[in-house]
Parts: sequence; structure tokens; C-alpha cells
Amino acid sequence: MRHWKDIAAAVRQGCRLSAEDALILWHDAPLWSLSELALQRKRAVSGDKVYFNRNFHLEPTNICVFNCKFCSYRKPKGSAEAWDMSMEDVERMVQGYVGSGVTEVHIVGGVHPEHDLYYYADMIRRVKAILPDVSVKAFTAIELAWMINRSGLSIREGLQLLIDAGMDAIPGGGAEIFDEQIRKQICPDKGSTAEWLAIHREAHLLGLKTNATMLYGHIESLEHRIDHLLRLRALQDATQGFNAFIPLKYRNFGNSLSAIGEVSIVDDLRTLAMSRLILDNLPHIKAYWVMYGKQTTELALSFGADDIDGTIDDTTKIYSMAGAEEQRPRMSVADMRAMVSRVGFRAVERDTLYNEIDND
Ligand code: V47
Repeated sequence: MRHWKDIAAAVRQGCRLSAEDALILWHDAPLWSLSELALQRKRAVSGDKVYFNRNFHLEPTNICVFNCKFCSYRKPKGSAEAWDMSMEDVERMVQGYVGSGVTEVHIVGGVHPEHDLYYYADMIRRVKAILPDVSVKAFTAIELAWMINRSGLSIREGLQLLIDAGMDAIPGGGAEIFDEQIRKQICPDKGSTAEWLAIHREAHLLGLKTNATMLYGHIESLEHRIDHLLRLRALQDATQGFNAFIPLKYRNFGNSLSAIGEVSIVDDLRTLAMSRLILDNLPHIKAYWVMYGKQTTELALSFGADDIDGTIDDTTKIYSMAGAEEQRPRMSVADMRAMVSRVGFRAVERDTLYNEIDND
């Protein structure tokens, strides 16, 4: 068995990590060493830049046909905490951002039993009619697989229909953990790993950029995390279509896995650094401040992250309902710039496709 120091030396030379070496490094290397390695890789990709954007989320519904055990957001139809926005509600909300400077709307929600592909294509068209210059990053692969399957179209045809309506990119949600046995335990009725990967592959072949996530810190092992990252790396080798990877820490309030608690901040930082090191072909690693909280996000910037997501404007409920510190997540551009410069990096505003926006 190799020593972590030998593996670290190989990584410093640019060698790709195998599953076996990744496990040794993840398990044995001291935190400071993972920080040093991940920063070296981050610097090679994005220098001293850390990206952010001006965005808001649109979560049209939390009614969902699936019942994932880690989810605090989903409520059954008829529950006092369930919502289902009408198209007029959606338009009213989007109108509120005219002239605000936002460059992205991130649309995700529950997999509603009645809303179909044509309904969501119409929603995208209405959003674009109000905010024509804003990028629509929409629907997890799980939502997409559901709506496209029900339409009778192929994945390619379904995605093309949404692209024609104005969809510009796909967010990374719904990946959870790819290992089929763990997936069966935490989200038994949800769309499969194969479906998630097929949607992203097809999107990439159509020229769409997408993100990827991994839900960690529940019942999975380090081997499962490494397997997840290696499956993403393999798809990225084939398509080059992923823009960013976002590790998502399991937050335990208000869902049926609550009893297992949450992992430590050291686990968060190791996971970020190892994601940067294993995903040597993915340009951006995002520390999603809404999920980590602001303090962990600051630290994350010394562990390979080069993106902190966006201003959000208190428009997402997924993490507040799961117990995250940020109960009304909102950050100003000045706050984001200050956070990045406190760590010693340079904040750079980007659009959804990582084109830099010069607002200085
Ligand atoms: O798919 C749900 C996760 C995801 C919990 O692509 C939970 O730029 C932790 O994917 N604890 C949705 N995580 C969020 C997401 C995302 C967020 C920000 C940026 C991007 C992007 C994508 O949230 C879900 C699921 O994996 N999630 N419940 C929970 N209790």
C-alpha cells in the first residue's frame, strides 16, 4: 500500500488519482496537505480568481412524486407547507427582477405529478419574455427525466424542445450518490443514476453546459464518494460538458434521516479538496454558501473551491428547510467581494457560462 506522501508527490506532478490512491489520500493525508494540493490545482485553473454571479432561484413547487429520505423540502399535496405557483405567480416574481442586474435564474422544484414538459417549456418562454438577457439554468436531471419520459419524446428531443424554449444550462441537482445500493436506501423511488448520467450526457452532446453535485455525509462511505467522483470524471472525459461540481453536505433538520446527524467541518473541507483533486478535468468547484453557511464558505476557498454561487436574494428554501444557518439567504455583491478578498483572492463576477463580467 502506498503512503499518502508518495501519492501527494505524484499529484503535485499532475498525476491522475486512481480509486485506491484517492482513498489513501482522503483518509490519511493531514488537512493542511490537502489544502496545499487542492490550492495548487485551483491556481492552475483559475489563478487567484473566485467567481460569483447575480442570481435568483425560482422554485415553482415543492410537491413531488418522489419521497427522498434526506429531503426536508418536499411536502405532500394538500399540506399547509406545500406550494404550487401559478404561471401568473411565476411571471410576477420574475417581473420583480427587471432592471436588477441579475444574470441567471436557477429553476428547480419538486417533480409535480401534473406539470409536463410543455408546461415547463411555456414557463421558460415566459421567463425569457420578461428577462431576455438572463440565462435560464433549469431543472435537475431527475425533473427532466420525468417530464421527458412522460412526453413520449426521446431525451434528445425533449432537451431540444427546452433549449428551443430558452433553457441555457442544467443545474447539478438530483445526483445524490451514484452507488445504486446507497441510492436505494436514501431515495428508493427516485430517478436512477443511469437516468441522471444519460440526461447530462445527452445535454453535453447537444452543446449544453451542466453542473454536477454529490450529496455526502449521510450513510455513504468514502469509497462511495470516490466512486461518484470517478463516474463524473469519466463522463467529463467523454464530453467536456460539465462546468462546475458542487459537493452538497447533508443537512439534517426536518427529514427522515435526521437521527444520523451532520458531518464535521473537517469532513466538508476534505471533501472539497478531494473533489478538486479527483475531478482534474472539471474547471470549477463550487462552495455553495447557502448550504455551508458563510463561515465554512470562507474556509472552503483555501481547499480548492473557485466559485461561491450567487446573490440568491432569499429565493431558495431547500437549505433553510433542512436547517442551514442561512434562513433567509441573501448576499450583496459587496459582501461577496469582501468575503473573497478576506481570504486573499480576487472576486470576479461571471455569467452562467463563466464568461467574466466587468462591472468595476
Ligand atoms: O438535488 C436536498 C440536495 C439539491 C438536502 O447546479 C440536500 O449550480 C443537503 O443541486 N441536505 C438541490 N442537501 C440543490 C442543487 C444546487 C444548489 C446550488 C447550485 C447548484 C448548481 C445546484 O439539494 C438536491 C439534493 O441533492 N438536497 N435536501 C439536505 N437535507
